[in-house]
Amino acid sequence: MRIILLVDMDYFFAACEELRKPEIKDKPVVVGADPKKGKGRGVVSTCNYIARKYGIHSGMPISMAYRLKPDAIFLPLDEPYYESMSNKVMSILKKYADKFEQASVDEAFLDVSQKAQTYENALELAKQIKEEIKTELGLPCSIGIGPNKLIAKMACEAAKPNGVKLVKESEAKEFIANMPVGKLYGIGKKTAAKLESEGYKTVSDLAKANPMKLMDEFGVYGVDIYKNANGIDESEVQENYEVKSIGREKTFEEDTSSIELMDKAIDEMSNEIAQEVARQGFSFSTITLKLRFSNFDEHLKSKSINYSSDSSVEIAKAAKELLRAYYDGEQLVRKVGVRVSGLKPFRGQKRLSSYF
Ligand code: DCP
Ligand code: CA
Ligand code: CA
Repeated sequence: MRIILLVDMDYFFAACEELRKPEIKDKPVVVGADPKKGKGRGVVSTCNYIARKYGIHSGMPISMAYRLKPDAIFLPLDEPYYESMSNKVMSILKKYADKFEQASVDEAFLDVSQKAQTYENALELAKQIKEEIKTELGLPCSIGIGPNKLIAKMACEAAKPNGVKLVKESEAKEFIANMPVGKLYGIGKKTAAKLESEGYKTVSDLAKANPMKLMDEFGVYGVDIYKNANGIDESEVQENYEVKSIGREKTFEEDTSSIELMDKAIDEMSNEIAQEVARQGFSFSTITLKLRFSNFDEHLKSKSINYSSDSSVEIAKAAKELLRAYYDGEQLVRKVGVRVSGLKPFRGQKRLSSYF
């Protein structure tokens, strides 16, 4: 039996701001673009729960947030600071996991199957984690516990704010049954709209659907939808980057959905990585692509080749394949990363390129 935790920080950027400015703690706090007295452009990144009471939320135009609560505390983004707090959170979380996967700037999946063994122990572990993050860093978080990543994530949503929720395998299907399809983790707005137009309103409608029909509509992804609707998710907690790896990341000036721009970034990074790999005298056998979306969620996808390579073309080819296979073209991308691992010293080994 697997036991998975999803730990997600509460109102993360705003909580970080409250931490260093305790005087704003009991006020509505909005982090994002400059409101310029209601004339500002750009959006709300996040806000604390007091501000949420006025209807303000992530992604909303900052001008609208200003209209809703002109005397809220509006603060600009300080990404390096949030990133440093994020690193502190992640190093605490890692200690508790058999396997660890950072899924966003403020959340991570922990496979605790071995460490916990039972749901009861996992619940205790979750409370310990919450306690350590609170006492060490002064930040609140919520934790979902489930038999897989999907249920852990959705349990965490239900636990928010500042809570822990356990959904056992036997309860998983019922837990999600009455939710609208758009609430099923991983289903984007477009897919949700399409499903709804075909008469699938709730998750249980999808759970009862004919999987073949979903496959006709959505390809292999249709099978995942069907399984997920039944509370099933076989995907593993994927350890982030291997310790020994070489990579590069690029943050776009503006969030983008342009494959062309992403390809260009991939080409540049692949060249730099290949040079670094050669400089250190290595070859690699795994290529990983990382996408960070405008909402700071992150996705990692890897591809292994069954030989060792040191070629920039190989890196770029694999990264572009992964991009095409996993990027839906819907979400805006903030940052692209490419990384190679499975590093081996090249000494004594014939370079692949010397065969040609
Ligand atoms: N973020 C952003 N723009 C978005 C969504 C998120 O800039 N549209 C940033 C700010 C958030 C952080 O990412 O603090 C984490 O996002 P979450 O979706 O986890 O939201 P919060 O942590 O802010 O709130 P919650 O308590 O609902 O998790
Ligand atoms: Ca969060
Ligand atoms: Ca999050």
